[in-house]
Amino acid sequence: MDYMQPFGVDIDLVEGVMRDHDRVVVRRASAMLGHYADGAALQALIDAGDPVHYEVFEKAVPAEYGHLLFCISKLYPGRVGDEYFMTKGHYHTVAETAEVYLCLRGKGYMLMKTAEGGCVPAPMARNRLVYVPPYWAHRSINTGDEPLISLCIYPGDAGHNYGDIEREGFPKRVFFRGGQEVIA
Ligand code: S6P
Ligand code: ZN
Repeated sequence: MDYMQPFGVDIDLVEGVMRDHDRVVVRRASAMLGHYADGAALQALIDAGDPVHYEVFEKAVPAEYGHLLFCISKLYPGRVGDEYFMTKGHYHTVAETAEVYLCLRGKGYMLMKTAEGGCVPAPMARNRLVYVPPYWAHRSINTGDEPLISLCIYPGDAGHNYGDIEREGFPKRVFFRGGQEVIA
């Protein structure tokens, strides 16, 4: 048997980074076209320097059945118009695969939806774990003033299906209105 060697990684909980990562996915405001309610506010943000929205630190684990992929997701604080910064969101390509998100720092929501219209905003806060069951699309939303940092773990063969959620959109959004968080 050609065994894969076990390994460990160092995670900086304050900075929200995986120190010895193999890959970083960086999504700037320009990667978020079509996702926010206020497209003009997003364009203004892109024109003003296209800031980083979020970073995902990963190890090069084989994306295959039997393995567990894991990452540190670091979603910066901010708003597009009055809507809080969020990730694109996706279903898994293998739709019957679940995921866990352990929040390490910050606050916000894991917004989840099904193809039939179910929608659940699960609060995220330090030390809280959210279980994303099979078939639920999921997106993180940062409602705090520091990065929302989570450890994500999901099956190796799960994959990302962005197309369906881009067509459907999420039925709820999270805004800062009248001095408070509003889910509408
Ligand atoms: C993968 C897992 C996370 C997200 C990451 C970025 O299944 O849910 O690693 O990929 O939080 O979000 P997105 O929607 O841009 O892939
Ligand atoms: Zn996922």
